[in-house]
Amino acid sequence: MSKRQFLVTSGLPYSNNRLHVGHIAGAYLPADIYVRYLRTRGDNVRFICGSDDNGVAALKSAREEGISVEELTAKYNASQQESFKGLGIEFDIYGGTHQPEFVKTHERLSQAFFLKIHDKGYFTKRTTSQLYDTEAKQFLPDRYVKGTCPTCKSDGAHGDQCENCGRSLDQTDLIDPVSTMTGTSPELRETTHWFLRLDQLQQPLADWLRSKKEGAGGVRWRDIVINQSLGRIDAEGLPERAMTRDMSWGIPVPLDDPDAGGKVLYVWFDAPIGYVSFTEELGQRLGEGEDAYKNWWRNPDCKIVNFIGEDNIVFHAITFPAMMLATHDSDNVQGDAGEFQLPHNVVANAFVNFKMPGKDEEKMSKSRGTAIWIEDYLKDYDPDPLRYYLTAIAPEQQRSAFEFDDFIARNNGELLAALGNFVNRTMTFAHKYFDGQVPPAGNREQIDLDQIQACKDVAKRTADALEEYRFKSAQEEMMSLARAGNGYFDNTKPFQTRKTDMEACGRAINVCLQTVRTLTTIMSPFLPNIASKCRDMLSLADSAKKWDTACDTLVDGHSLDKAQYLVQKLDPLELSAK
Ligand code: B3M
Ligand code: ZN
Repeated sequence: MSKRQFLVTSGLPYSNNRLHVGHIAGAYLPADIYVRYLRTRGDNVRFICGSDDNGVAALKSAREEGISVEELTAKYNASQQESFKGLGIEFDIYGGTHQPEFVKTHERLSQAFFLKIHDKGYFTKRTTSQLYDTEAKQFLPDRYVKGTCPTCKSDGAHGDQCENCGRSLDQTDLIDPVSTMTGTSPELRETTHWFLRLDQLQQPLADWLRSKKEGAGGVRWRDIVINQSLGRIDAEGLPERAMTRDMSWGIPVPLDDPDAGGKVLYVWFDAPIGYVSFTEELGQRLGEGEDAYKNWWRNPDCKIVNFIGEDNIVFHAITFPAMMLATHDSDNVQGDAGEFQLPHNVVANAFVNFKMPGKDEEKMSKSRGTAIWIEDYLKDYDPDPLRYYLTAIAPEQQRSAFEFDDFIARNNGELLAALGNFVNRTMTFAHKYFDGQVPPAGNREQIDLDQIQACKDVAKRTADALEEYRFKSAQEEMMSLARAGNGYFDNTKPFQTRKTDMEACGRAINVCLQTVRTLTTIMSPFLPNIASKCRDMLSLADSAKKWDTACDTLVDGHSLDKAQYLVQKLDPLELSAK
C-alpha cells in the first residue's frame, strides 16, 4: 500500500473539567487506535487535539471555583494531558485555544477566518433582543437560561430546547426565564451580532453530505452523523446563526466597527479553527515555517478525519464545513478544496452511560457521582484493560453503558483468559522445554497450516475493519485469533506431547509463537502497552510494529526474552469497595 496522508483530530475538550470514561470512549480512544493503526501502515499522520478554553462554560466554572479563567483553563488543560498520557493516547500536539503558547497563532488564524467570511459576504449584521444577566453583567447563552416551555408548560426548558416536548425554542420565548449563572431573572436587551448565512450555504452542504451518505471518497459516513446533519437540513432547513457573542473572554471580533466592541467570536466558531491553529503551531515547532498548516488543510491529498462525541455532530458536519465553504467566492461555493479542505470523515460515537448493578442506566454526571474519572482509574489500574473495555462496548451505533461488573468480567474472562493466558502458556512452554528458543517448525500438519492461515486471515480482517472505522469489530477480530490460539493449543496438546513426542510438542509451540507474533502487531493499536511487552518477550525490533510484518515468521532457534505478566486478574470485591 502506498503512503497516504491523514490529519486526525479529536474534539477539543472544554477545559473546565476533568475527563471521564465517556469522553474517552467517544472522541479519543477510537482516534488513537486509528492513528496507531495508520502509523503501523507507514502512513503520514498528524494527530491533533487541545483544550477548548473559550466560551461561557469556562467563565462559569472559574466563578464557581473562585479562580481566574486563565488559571482554570490552564489547570484543566494540564489535567487532561495527564489523563491522555496515562491512557497512552498520544497526540502530536496538545494545544489549547487560550493557552499562552497557542493563543497568538489561534487568534491570528481565527480572526483571518472570520474576516475572510466577512469579505465574501457570508455574514449579516443584525440587532436582536437577548436575555441579559445584570448580576453577571453579561448576555446569557441559551444553555444558561431556564424557564417554562411556552408549548408544553413544563419547567426547566433550556434556552434552545425543551427537553420535555423536544421543541426547539428561542430563549426569548421562555416564560419566567432564570439565569443559571446567578439564579436571577434576566432582562431583555438589544445587541448586535454577525450571523453566518447558513441558508445560503445549505444547498452545497446538503449536496456534499448526500455524497458522503453515498460513500463518496470511498467512505460511507455513519448513520448517526448523516441523520443529524443531512436529516436536519432536509427536515428544517438551516437558519442563520450568530457567530459572535457579548463577552470579554475569547477571541475579539476583528472588525473596525463600533458595534464589534466588547465582542468575541462564538466559541463554536473559534474552537474548530483550533484544529487548524494547533496544526500550524506543530508545523512551526517542527521548523516547517509559517503557513505549515496548508500542507494539511489545503492539500487535496490529505484526508481529514474528525473524531467526536454525538453532541458535536451538528458543529462538525454542518457549521464548520459551512464556515469553510464560506471562505470561497460566492459564485464558486461548490468549488473543491479552496481555502480549506472539508473532512473526509466525521466519526461520531454515541454516549456511554453509567450503570450500577440492579439499576437503570444513567447519564455520566459529575453532580450525581456517576462518572468514572480517568485520573482516579489510573491510580489503581493499568490503562490497557480500560482501553480494551471501552472498545468492547464502543457506542458506534447506539449508546452503551459502563458497568463495573462487566468491566471486571471482560478483563478476567476475555483479556486475561483469552489473550493473556494464551501468550503466557506459549511463553512458559518455550522457556521450560525449549530453552527459550523458537522450536523447529518441522513438518507441519493440516491443523498447523490452518492456524498459520488463520493468522493471515485475521490480520487482514482486522485491517479491513480498522480501515472502515469499525473499531469494535476490529478488536473482536484480533481477539478471535487469541481464542483460536487457545483452541489450537488445547487440540494439539503440547502438555501431553512433551512427554511422548517432543517433535510434535515443538511443532505446536512453534505455531503458537507465530500466532503470538501476529497478535503482537495487530493488537498494538488497541493495547499498546501489552503489545510492547509482547515485542520484548519475542525480542523483536521496533520494526515489528509495522502492520506488514504481522505474519513474518519467527525463525527456528530465534531467542526469546523472559516472560512477563500481561494482564492482571481484577477482584470484583476490591473494585466495588473503591
Ligand atoms: N468543546 C464540546 C465538547 O466537549 C467542544 C468540542 C469542540 S471541538 C471543536 O462537548
Ligand atoms: Zn415543552
